[in-house]
Amino acid sequence: MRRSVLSVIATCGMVVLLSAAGCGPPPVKVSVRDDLYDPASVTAARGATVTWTDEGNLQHTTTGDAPLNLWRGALSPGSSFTTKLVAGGTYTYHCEIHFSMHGTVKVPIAVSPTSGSTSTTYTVTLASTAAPSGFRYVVQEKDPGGAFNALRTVTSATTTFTAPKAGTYQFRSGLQRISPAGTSGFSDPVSVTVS
Ligand SMILES: [Cu+2]
Repeated sequence: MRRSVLSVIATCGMVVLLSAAGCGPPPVKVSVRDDLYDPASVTAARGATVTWTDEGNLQHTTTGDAPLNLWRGALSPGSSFTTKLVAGGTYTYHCEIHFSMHGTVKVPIAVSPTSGSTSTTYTVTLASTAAPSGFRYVVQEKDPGGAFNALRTVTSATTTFTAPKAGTYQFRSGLQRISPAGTSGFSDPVSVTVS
């Protein structure tokens, strides 16, 4: 136990020295095989890197689906491609060579606190950073007994909410590019209980 903790500290220390960015969220790895992504669905924390490694004998790609086309990595046996996803959402991708190969990266959002009153300010964390230039975050909110509706579109990493009445409220968000326009799938919802 002690050894693994020290090892993590040493690794983060090196990251700090190299990038001055601190110790980031845990990286996610996907194995690319002939012909599937393993696992096909992964969850990555906001700001985490996702790395695909070609462990098969064929060439593949990891290509973010339209309309965002957020990333494109060409892979050959033994090679890797890494991208970083900062914003909550659901990101699907595919292989351009093998049409049966599909995968999903889910990036969760968070809300705090998760319960309170009508005088509580709830903070929804949408991303690890403010929106990159040309992008923004689309936030939807679901009233007690209602459906998801647009709440607001922001470029900040967080947004706040106050509840008009008691009940359970839900939030979800996605990454939107302004031009050419395109939006990711929404994140899984998070909820607050207002009493
Ligand atoms: Cu492929």
